Amino acid sequence: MSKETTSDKKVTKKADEKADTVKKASSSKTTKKASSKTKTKTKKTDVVTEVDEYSTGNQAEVNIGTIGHVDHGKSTLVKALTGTFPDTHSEELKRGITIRLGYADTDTRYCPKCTGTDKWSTEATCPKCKTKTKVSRRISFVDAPGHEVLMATLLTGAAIFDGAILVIAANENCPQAQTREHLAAMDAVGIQNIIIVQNKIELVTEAQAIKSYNDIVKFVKGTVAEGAPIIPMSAIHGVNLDLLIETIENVVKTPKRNEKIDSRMFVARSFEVNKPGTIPEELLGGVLGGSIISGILKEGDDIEIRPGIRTGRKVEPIKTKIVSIHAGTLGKVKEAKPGGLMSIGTDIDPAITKADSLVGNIIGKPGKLPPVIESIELAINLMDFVVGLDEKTKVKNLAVGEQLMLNVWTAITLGQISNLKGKKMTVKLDRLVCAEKGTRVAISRRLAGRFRLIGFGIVQ
Ligand SMILES: Nc1nc2c(ncn2[C@@H]2O[C@H](COP(=O)(O)OP(=O)(O)O)[C@@H](O)[C@H]2O)c(=O)[nH]1
Ligand SMILES: [Mg+2]
Ligand SMILES: [Zn+2]
Repeated sequence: MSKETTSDKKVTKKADEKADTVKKASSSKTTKKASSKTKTKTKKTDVVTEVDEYSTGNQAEVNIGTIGHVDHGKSTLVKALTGTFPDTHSEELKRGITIRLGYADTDTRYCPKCTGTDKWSTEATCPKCKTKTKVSRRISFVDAPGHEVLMATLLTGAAIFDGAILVIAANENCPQAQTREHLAAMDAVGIQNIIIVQNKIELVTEAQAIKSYNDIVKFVKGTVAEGAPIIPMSAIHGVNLDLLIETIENVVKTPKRNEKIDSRMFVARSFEVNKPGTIPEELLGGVLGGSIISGILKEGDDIEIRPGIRTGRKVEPIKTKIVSIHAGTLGKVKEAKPGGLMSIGTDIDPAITKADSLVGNIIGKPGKLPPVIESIELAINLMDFVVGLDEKTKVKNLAVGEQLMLNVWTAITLGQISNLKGKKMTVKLDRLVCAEKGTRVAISRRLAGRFRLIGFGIVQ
């Protein structure tokens, strides 16, 4: 089974295309240097245009996750917003679910002539009056997996969310198992900005729509989504898309970024982009995908990756250089700032990065990363009920020696409780992680055959 996903493919394809164009350029010239202007085929219009090798487009400013029960319309909503259906990988299509995180970017745009909700769209010309629209900002949508075994993937992705859209189908009872589970994950990771989309509205009667609405209001009461806007939509027909975009603009504001503070990128994917049989001189170094959380990263920067390479319980930080940066669906950029997903080409051995082996690492400037720790002290906040089990199962007290699964930013590790006192515990970790005081950690416990989210902790 291939582990490659939509976003891998995109990056891989881009890297290949770039490598191709660079190769062509260098062979057609006497100098070895690639021309800074290369012919690039733009996908959307299918015309060949002269473009700069580096993209001059706007980088995405925020990441918004889609969450909710399988089949409620998350991927269809991302398609309506961005024009790209994020489940294009054949394995995913076969299984009908998003196995790993996929993403797609879009510009939110407004019409200078229309007013109120009417002015919002993602189109270059206003769908209502055909006036040329203006770009508000670029947003990256991260599409969550819909299947219950993939909770750990969702928690990993949530580490890079600035906000989330909870998709709930109006033609089913609320809450469904993953509706509850995914919302609890937002609670555990601390995602505050939530928008609820009541989807498939065209399939129900008005009375059913009102009942579904009331069920949603009741369900989110007391959760992080209490009071969140609820937008009735038909994602498949793009109904109320303008209202959703307006709501996104109001609810998920671009966080204030400080480019002077230490640069940090969370690694959510890692891969090798070389085709089998590539000759050693043409091998590209390992690629890391994820999101910058603070500061900026530039091509040519010296970086450190922590915890780094693991051998048993030992880890060794990796020191390398940024060879290239691809920002989201924009393409190659010279520097990247927080927001959106990006991949970073390095000069490390691609064998080290292949098959997501560096997921959970943090990238930053040498010597500036949070410490690598073997045991973690947490202030505990347990939920009342276990998430993901259909019956209302109470969360029992923790016990010394118990095994837990912890999500620390994008890192996942098992660990044993070595000390427990009141609302504080120490967990001895199986895998070393980077963390610092105040980091929010999701806590899961094995119940009924798999790990279930039971609460969160704050690093002391
Ligand atoms: N009737 C109707 N079907 C929808 C709507 N949105 C999505 N669907 C369908 O619901 C199914 C699941 O959608 P998908 O986006 O894959 O759901 P996901 O599992 O949450 O990502 C697909 O067959 C979609 O075509 C909608 O607004 N109305
Ligand atoms: Mg999907
Ligand atoms: Zn208009």
